[in-house]
Amino acid sequence: MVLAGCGGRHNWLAAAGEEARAVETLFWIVLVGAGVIWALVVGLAVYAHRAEAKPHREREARRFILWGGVALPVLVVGGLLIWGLLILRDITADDGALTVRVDGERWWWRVIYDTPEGPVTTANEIRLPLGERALFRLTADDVIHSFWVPALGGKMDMIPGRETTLALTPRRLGNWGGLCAEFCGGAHALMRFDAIVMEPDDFAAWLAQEAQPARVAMDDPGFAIFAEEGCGACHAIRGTEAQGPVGPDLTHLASRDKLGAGIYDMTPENIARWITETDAMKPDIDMPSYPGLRGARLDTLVSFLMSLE
Ligand code: HEC
Ligand SMILES: [Cu+2]
Repeated sequence: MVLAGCGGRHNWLAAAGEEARAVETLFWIVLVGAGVIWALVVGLAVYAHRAEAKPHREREARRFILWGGVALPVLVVGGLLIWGLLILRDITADDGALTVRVDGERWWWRVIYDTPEGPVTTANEIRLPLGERALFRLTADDVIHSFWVPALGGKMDMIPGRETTLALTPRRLGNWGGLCAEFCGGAHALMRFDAIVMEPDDFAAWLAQEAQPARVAMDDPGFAIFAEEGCGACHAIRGTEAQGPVGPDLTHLASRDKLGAGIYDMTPENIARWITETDAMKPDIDMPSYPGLRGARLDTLVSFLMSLE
């Protein structure tokens, strides 16, 4: 079971980011160092057991206890503490080429990129440019969550009423998994996201696209259903009158790989089930189920949502 954690995209032992690498290095040093000290202590115990019993001089014995039992542990533990604090200072330092605000909600992630042209809101997916340090400003809406992309670095608590910071500098392209690492209630285990590392040019193009309002025709029959069912009370689609702040921003829903905070593929079938059997798809969430939506009406709504790219 332990070895099962060693593969895949949540693996912090195959660090894909600078901050994860710093933690990984410290881990190996602690592991090997602890092994050496353990072997020494066991070796001494075996020696003491086997050696011929004879009286020791008190001064020598006391010196041994002082160096081995007091000075060595203080040096080792103190050194590791200072090293750990230096890493912590670096990964929380308030600088970065890119600032991303992430708000932990039950049970999804509100994501806001701060750009020179203004904030760009999205949800449940974080894209990052390769090799650039991104600073995350983390908050929580309701309870304590924890923001963690194991392969890139972290983790950091998200605390209501307070802002914490965490930097990530990706060093490898890929789709790395992120998750909430602090138990926060019913759907905690279903509170995930994708952290996608892209070439800087592709990232810039993606961000420019996310900044656009949705291309929705005012007489789109799918949008009419969206409005009639009251979805806009909770969800925003920028460029329309739907401005609800309760749930994830849907302006570019279909540009995301995953549905429901990293748990389902973004397919028409899954969106249809998400709307009609919400509770079966993700229990406890703040979105009501719409079992009455069926047939052509449901299809029209789903194709409208899939057109939000
Ligand atoms: C009372 C508020 C509320 C209403 C009304 C509501 N939703 Fe939601 N919706 C939410 C919340 C909260 C979530 C996030 C749940 C989660 O993932 O934990 C969500 C998630 C979603 C998602 C997934 C978003 C993503 O990023 O994966 C879709 C799609 C969606 N809603 C569509 C709809 C549609 C269509 C309607 C109307 C038929 C609707 N919602 C009505 C609150 C609401
Ligand atoms: Cu959480």
